[in-house]
Amino acid sequence: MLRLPVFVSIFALLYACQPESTHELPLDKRLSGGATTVFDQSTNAYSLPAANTSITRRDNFFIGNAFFRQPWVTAPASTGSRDGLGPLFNTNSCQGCHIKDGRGHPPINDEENFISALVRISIPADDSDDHQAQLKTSGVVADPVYGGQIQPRAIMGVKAEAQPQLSYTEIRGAFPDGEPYSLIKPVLELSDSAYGTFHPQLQTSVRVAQPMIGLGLLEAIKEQDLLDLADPADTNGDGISGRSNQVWDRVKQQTVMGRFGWKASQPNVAQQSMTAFAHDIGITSTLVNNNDCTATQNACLKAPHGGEPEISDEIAEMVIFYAKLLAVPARRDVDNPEVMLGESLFQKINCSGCHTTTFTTGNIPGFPELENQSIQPFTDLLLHDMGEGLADNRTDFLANGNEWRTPPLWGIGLTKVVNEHTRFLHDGRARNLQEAILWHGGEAQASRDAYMSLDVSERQALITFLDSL
Ligand code: HEC
Ligand code: HEC
Ligand SMILES: [Ca+2]
Ligand SMILES: [Ca+2]
Ligand SMILES: [Ca+2]
Repeated sequence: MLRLPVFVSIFALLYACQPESTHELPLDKRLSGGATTVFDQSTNAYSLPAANTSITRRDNFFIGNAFFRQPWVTAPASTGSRDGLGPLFNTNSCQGCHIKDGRGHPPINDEENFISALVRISIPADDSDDHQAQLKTSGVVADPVYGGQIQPRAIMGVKAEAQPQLSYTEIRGAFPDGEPYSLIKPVLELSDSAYGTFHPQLQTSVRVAQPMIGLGLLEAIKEQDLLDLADPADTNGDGISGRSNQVWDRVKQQTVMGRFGWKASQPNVAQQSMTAFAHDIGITSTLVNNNDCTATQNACLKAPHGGEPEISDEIAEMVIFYAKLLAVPARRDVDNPEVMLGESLFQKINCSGCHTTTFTTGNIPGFPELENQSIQPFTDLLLHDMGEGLADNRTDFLANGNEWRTPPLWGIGLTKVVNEHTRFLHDGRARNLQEAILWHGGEAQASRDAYMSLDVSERQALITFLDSL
């Protein structure tokens, strides 16, 4: 008889204490990735395993790392475990685009090739069964000749599809205080098309490779926490709606929330990674067993392949393991007064309305490192209308031509150190962080205008804050 009340009161005590004690714990602002955070500010800052990964699991991480870096070769080859490149491909390794596990960039001068970025293509959908089926499982209708993306390279005996080139138009403006600014807007041209003229209504979207850090943590955020942030009808009237993309999950064979890619068109790291193998490098896997050869690309269809599938399940698992466990580097200078001013402005002008500061991760089977971590990714993983200026006018599952997924901002201040450039946004058009902000429109117009109206020292403080991430 005594037992029950004691039990109940202990339970009540635990229940009463828990929310309080978690709130009272001062959040260490340096720990962007919770206990996974690594303290490295060098050119290697994006390439380390989560800090709490056990020694034995690090072995798998380093095997995955090797296959992320190693170039794949044309089949058949003596190195059977990594042959099967192409026939059509963008580049021959993951690392070729995710340079030092960081972000890619558009060609920065005339000598540079179009490598660490790619061009997605599609055509408008009609009501046919074929088109509707494609929309359901790939979110777009592929070009019947050129497929879902342009591969500017190919193995011997197969013609590369076309060469993307960017030119820029300049847009000049001034802040209310008179300081001038300039932005550059890319214009894409596809030359040397080898398989005939393009569809007259071809839709294109230029995308740079995204940073690889903290992806497992993003996958571990509870879906409900993200859906709670969505406000599709903007009921709170702050001008920000935000909605989740709904995309095809190849394993579950059903539509689920999208999280990865610039338009959140992939449900998880595994599917995004295997799709990259198939379409960017030409390596088939059990999950994505077709590359981007279309029915009219005969040489592509007939070329030798490197096995069925070309990447074994074991190696695929290691690469996915690696991609999920790449750590987020710790913040720097969190106590610097200018950084703290910038942080408060980030909240005040509602950058945090989309770049959500904190989450606590949930369960993610097989990854104890990533569970129940208090993280600061600065994203809601939702789609937002960013206005005409950034639009690619190409739908991707539910994402319309104006919508983009809020990118995480953790680690962004180390871009220059790791990648030796400061090109931001989906196509790398912004030449620095301020330009990235000035491109914000649509739902982010109010935040952008508020940034414009800050005085010059406050603008600098906000940028200094971003540089501390
Ligand atoms: C040709 C360049 C290129 C290559 C090669 C490439 N990627 Fe990517 N990667 C991209 C681009 C571009 C995106 C954004 C995709 C989008 O928006 O549709 C991306 C996105 C990703 C993401 C999602 C990141 C996020 O924040 O949502 C993952 C994971 C990823 N790539 C893994 C890989 C793996 C694994 C490989 C090797 C098999 C690889 N990538 C090879 C260009 C590349
Ligand atoms: C309505 C939602 C929203 C608001 C508000 C918002 N952003 Fe963004 N932000 C986005 C989206 C979506 C993108 C990606 C756009 C693209 O790539 O075309 C982005 C991109 C960025 C980038 C570039 C990230 C990268 O990886 O290239 C930075 C930096 C950034 N935002 C900072 C800010 C700051 C600072 C503010 C406040 C002045 C702000 N954002 C307000 C949604 C928002
Ligand atoms: Ca192949
Ligand atoms: Ca293609
Ligand atoms: Ca709202």
